[in-house]
Amino acid sequence: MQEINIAMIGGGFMGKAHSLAYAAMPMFFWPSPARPIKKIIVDVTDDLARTAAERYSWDGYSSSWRDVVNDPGIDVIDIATPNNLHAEIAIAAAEAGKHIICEKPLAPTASEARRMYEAAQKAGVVTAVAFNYRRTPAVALAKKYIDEGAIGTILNFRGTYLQDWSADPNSPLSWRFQKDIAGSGAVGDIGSHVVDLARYLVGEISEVTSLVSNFIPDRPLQSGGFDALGGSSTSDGPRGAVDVDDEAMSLIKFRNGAVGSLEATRNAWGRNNYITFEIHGTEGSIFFNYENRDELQVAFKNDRADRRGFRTVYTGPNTPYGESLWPIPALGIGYSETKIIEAHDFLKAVAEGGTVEPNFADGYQAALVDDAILESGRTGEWVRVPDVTDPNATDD
Ligand code: NAI
Ligand code: SOE
Repeated sequence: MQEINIAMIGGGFMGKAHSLAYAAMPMFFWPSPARPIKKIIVDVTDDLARTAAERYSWDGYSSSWRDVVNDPGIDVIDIATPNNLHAEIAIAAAEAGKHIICEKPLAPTASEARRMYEAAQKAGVVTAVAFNYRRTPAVALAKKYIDEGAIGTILNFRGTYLQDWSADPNSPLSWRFQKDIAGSGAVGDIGSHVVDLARYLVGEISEVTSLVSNFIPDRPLQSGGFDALGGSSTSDGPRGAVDVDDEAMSLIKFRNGAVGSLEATRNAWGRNNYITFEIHGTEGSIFFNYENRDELQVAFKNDRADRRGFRTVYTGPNTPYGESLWPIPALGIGYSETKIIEAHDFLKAVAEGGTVEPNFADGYQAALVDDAILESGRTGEWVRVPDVTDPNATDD
């Protein structure tokens, strides 16, 4: 079986998720398109990198991503660092001829995403952006129903991503609240996932109008160690400014005539990973809630009038990706499975010299939507979303 040598940059939350995915991928997908070899993991210090290598079973470690990107023994660079490093690493990796999987959002701004997209295109390497929620089997099932015409022409998409890990004003100042690292707040961090789902299920977004708000202007500084998501600080210690958005609410228009809405916040008490979409078509409707991710709720116009209403379909062996997962419906799909499927689809494209979606073009297009949401938040106007093929899509 072909072996693919991987180097991963960043051994935090996503470092763990991607390491698990590479280890488990051939156990789920068999025969496997390739055997991923976890060669080198990189973090900022040798100590951090060594610990990550030991914990996540990597052959080696390094504290220099530049050395690793230029290592001729490496085929794939996996970028799992905070957002501000994505572009520099990806462009260097593309120039070194490496295939690249990069965490979302592709970059803090659309203009950086564009440079990544162009560098990868020029190098002809396989790219993927890690919008893994598309890989939830129930989401892929929704896509199948839509492609088969089961709900007819789509009229309306309502998408949300609501969390509460930062609702406490005393939860620490993660890098996710700092514009120079994250780029934006809820918009890029979680709104980008909903943008990806909207594009995947309905089509390209043409225009947006948005309310973008910040409610918590500063948070306690972290005292070092791993970046904390949530929790509450008990100290009266120093606080740092939050210079990104806490929440965005948008109305959206799609190029195909459908309309919709999009919401993202990490301050919604009681909502943990509440990624939902409800899609209405001329022949029926679909509802999905990631917190019940084995289920797809469907209703069809042609159901008998006295039985009409939403019913639940559980994903399992007969729904997308099912033959590689578990043998009975509703045994339970987790976050890890979405990452395992993502690793499979990307490595299959690398092994076969093909392409995969979402790729850097998708990541760039999603970043153009995110930038439009933020611009509309500033101006209060409807903002047109350019296409990745538009040479004037970004200012530079
Ligand atoms: P994290 O803060 O837990 O981990 C980032 C790691 O990168 C840390 O170990 C840090 O020390 C390391 N790092 C920082 N600078 C580095 C450098 N110069 N060289 C090597 N390593 C460096 O962050 P997390 O949550 O893993 O996020 C990473 C990326 O993944 C972000 O872009 C984030 O938006 C994305 N993400 C995506 C998720 C998804 O569901 N697809 C979930 C969580 C994060
Ligand atoms: C925090 O909001 C976060 O870790 C995001 O960064 C991820 O993209 C999301 O999948 C889970 O929540």
